[in-house]
Amino acid sequence: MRTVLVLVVLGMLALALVACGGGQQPVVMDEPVPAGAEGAQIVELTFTSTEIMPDKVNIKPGAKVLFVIKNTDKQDDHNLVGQDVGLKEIIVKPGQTVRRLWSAPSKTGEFAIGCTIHPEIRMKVNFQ
Ligand SMILES: [Cu+2]
Repeated sequence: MRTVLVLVVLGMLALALVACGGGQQPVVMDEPVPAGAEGAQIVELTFTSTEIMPDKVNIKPGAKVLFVIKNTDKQDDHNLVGQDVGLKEIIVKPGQTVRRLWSAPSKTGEFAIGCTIHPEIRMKVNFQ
């Protein structure tokens, strides 16, 4: 009886390991510039443990944007999300630099974007 229980538990552990490891992409710590970045407006941002710098950027409406986002925080992941401007989550691991393309919306005005893991870390994008 005890042996059967041990086997069942081992089997479940093996399944859990396969499930967790299966879909994971390896983290590239210094991402290369993605294809199609020619002519993009480059927006460089840095996460620390307490803020994102700079706290405001100007972006041309409808621009092709290349985000270069560095996370200098040694402990936490940070992400950049902008629901109001159609910016889907970009996760940046501790010590990582990501390079991602984004198509800015064709509207003007100032909008807040930021980290949803640390809601106090916010910045503004000004489309003008
Ligand atoms: Cu964060």
